[in-house]
Amino acid sequence: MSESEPKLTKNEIIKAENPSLAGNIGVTLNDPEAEMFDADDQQFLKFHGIYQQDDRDVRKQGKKYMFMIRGRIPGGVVSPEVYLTYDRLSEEYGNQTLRVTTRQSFQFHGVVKSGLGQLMKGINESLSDTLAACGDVNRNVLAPPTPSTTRLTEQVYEDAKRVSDALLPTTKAYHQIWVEGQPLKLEDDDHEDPLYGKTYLPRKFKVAFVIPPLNDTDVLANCMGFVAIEENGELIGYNLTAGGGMGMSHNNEKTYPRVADVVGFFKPEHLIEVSKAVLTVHRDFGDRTDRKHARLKYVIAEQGVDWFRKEVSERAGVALEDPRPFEFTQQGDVHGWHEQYDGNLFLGLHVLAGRVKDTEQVKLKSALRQIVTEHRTEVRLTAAQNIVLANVAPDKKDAIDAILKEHGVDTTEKQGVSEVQLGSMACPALPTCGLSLAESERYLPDLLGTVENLLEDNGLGDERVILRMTGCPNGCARPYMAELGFVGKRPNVYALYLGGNEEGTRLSRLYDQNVKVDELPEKLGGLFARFKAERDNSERFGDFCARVVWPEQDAA
Ligand code: SRM
Repeated sequence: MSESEPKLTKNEIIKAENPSLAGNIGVTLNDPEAEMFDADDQQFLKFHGIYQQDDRDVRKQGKKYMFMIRGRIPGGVVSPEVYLTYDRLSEEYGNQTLRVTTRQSFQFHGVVKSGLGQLMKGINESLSDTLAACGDVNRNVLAPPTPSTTRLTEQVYEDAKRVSDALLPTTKAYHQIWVEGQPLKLEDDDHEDPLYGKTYLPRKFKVAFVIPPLNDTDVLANCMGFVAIEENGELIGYNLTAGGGMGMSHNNEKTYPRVADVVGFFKPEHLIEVSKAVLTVHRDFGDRTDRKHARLKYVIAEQGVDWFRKEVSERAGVALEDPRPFEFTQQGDVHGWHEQYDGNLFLGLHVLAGRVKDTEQVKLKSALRQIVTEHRTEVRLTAAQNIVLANVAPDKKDAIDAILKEHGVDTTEKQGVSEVQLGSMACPALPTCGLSLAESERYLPDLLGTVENLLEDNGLGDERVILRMTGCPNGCARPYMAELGFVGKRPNVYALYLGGNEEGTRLSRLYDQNVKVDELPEKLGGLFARFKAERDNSERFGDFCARVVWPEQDAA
């Protein structure tokens, strides 16, 4: 490399030196004196689904290390056995909560190093795993969690699993460390993954499937998406979407959220070739000199969608046809009891910020444990941080309802909460996330209270507004697809984004760079008052902002 060429990032160098991804993890894991892993191993651990964190609430007294572990759960489908294992492990080794993520997975928080090996062993023994839940590889593949009125959901789920398997890295280090418990440094420096090569991807890669008209996986926020195209109840193929992503940094124009392009249509039999072709375009063209500019979305934004289509078609050996028409009408989840295509029932349960736990009033975690133990119910995790109990035989409904009621869980369609709460999401932020600049999950209940009161004050009653909050600009709760998005800047200060839509097809826009928490009632109250006075018929808040507030901003 000449001196003028940009330098590869540190991550690229360590991946090339240790393509097995084993690092020194096995040695440190088995050293009882070590309470943390070194900097390189922290990067390798991510590929194993593990983040080293510290409790930010007590940082002033010194770092208290702990780990976040994320499952790989394609399509968010959790068998009863796996559910009960995760539940038990969270009680024994975690902070007694399970966190449903915005990518249909579960996270454990607050695991200390002495429990890490046991927790990982337990997950793997239950035939679940955490491989590639994080790192520069394909992440958890999303699939529609809502059982539908046709068989399509199951078929699309099977396709999502096939893609998840096809894009899984082949390193043996994961198994050797976490299942066999090998304490030694693994020397497999020649490992070359058939798909990823020695240096994997320049950055993370995300995939989602969706069945229109419900956009319940926020498909356009993903690097690669598959929109199921149906004819007479049969799956005839997929529209490929590509180049979506949320991550950005405050005040860095080189970084931005982006909605995916619709690239072209192909038949289901080409799914794996197309998936691998898209992934290898990222592998070969992604920027390995700047991790902030390394996602596939930047390749497509800079090279153009025509170039990308040609590249994918050539690599896959499949001529992508013109995209087939489709329409989204709604994002988010369906709550309450509903009938499935096969006569069974499903129950959509709202989980505030995805945190499955017991509180004084609502003992959701205990209720789910009892339901799954007694009725062997399948649990599905949604991309809006909620839970679906699926494939419930109709004669079990009353018993399940009774357990939930006993534990203080409302099973009506509105779940006893406001529409704003039903459509809300927040990332974990403090005290676990090392990147967080402000509170998110812990502040969400207060924020919802404020917004609900302001809507009420402005005669907007139980208006539906999609509200999402994150503690930093990385976009983990996809705030840039929300009608009302709050993005942490520093403690008690948020950037306010407005104008995403119900269909999940439009990015919001920055409205105010710095809103202090105590200024929120005034700022939001003003917006809601205008919305009430100037909205068109039943226009939604996001559409109103795009129609009225954005042009005003442009004119200013
Ligand atoms: Fe995320 C990093 C949590 C979905 C964009 N994300 C992180 C880390 C691991 C912080 C870190 O790197 O140290 C957070 C751990 C917090 C904690 O304590 O648990 C974290 N992200 C989450 C979760 C748990 C948020 C949630 O509320 O559920 C989600 C886990 C999903 C999963 O199961 O795999 C989660 N993250 C997302 C999404 C949404 C999505 O994928 O649909 C995004 C935006 C989409 C995208 O990728 O563009 C997202 N997370 C990021 C980024 C920005 C990446 C970028 O392009 O710049 C980071 C920072 C990074 O990677 O360096 C990040």
